[in-house]
Amino acid sequence: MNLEEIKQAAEILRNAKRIAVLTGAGISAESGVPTFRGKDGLWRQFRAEDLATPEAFSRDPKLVWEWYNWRRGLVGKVEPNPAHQTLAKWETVFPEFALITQNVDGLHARAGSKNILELHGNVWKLRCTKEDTVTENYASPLGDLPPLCPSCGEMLRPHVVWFGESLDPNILHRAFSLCSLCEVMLVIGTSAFVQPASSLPLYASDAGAKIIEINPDPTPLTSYANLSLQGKAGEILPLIDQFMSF
Ligand code: BV8
Repeated sequence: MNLEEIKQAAEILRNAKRIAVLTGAGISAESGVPTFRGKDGLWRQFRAEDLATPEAFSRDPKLVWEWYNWRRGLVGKVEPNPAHQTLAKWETVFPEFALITQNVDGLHARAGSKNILELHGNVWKLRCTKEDTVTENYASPLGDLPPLCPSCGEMLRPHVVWFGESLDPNILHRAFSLCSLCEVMLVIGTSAFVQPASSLPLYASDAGAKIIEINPDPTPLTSYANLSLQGKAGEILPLIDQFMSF
């Protein structure tokens, strides 16, 4: 990790009022949550892309629910890390601070962030496959799988966006407009493969924003970044915060 670049990032942020942040699974890695495409990204012999689809759910809803039950159990036992906590603090110090996350683990909210755009939903919310009603449910483990809607008896599904499903147009529109207005966009812990989330930083850059990427590895976004801080978010963000001397 390069302290000069950390200081540069702090300088860029200190001189900005409108910040947007896009986070991915990497920001939760130091909390102990496996990332999707990292070495620990598998569950049993499945990849996320195999299970996070409507086809997998209609083929074997119990298997998909076993995966989400396992993830809810895991996420329920971990804590937000200093990366989540720093972003929650910055939300209170920058005039405009937009936190956009691909994560469904709810750790940003548990760290204290208030205004969060969850592009891909949240594993603590269930949706009736018939009525489309959404309820929060923190039971872990869940009882019988798949859970059934208490009012109509139909199957409940996780309130998340699966591959091949469209994101909520209102959330997506808001995310793009926040990215078009920001002066600086932080891109933290994402492999920048999944669309349309990975287009947000390019959109911000085209609108004139400075892009700062935080990731131990290079990604397809790295070449577009004004600054690419190679390292762990839980170490880098608190360091930037120190140099910003809020
Ligand atoms: C859609 C919820 C319209 C479920 C998830 C172009 C345009 C539109 C669509 C597409 C397109 N091209 C392809 C598509 C289809 C598809 C897609 O993107 N496929 C990928 C595989 C190429 N997109 C969709 O289907 C989207 N729908 O666009 O609707 C449509 C409709 C029909 C047909 C076409 C289009 C919906 C995508 C949403 C999928 N749902 N999650 C669940 O989680 O259970 S996505 C899933 O991946 C998670 O949300 C996750 O966050 C996300 C992205 O992964 P990352 O967060 O980046 O995690 P990853 O493990 O990959 O990387 C972690 C990174 O962290 C690494 O870089 C690592 O180095 C770094 N890291 C590790 N440790 C640390 C760290 N960084 C910092 N600190 C550390 N300590």
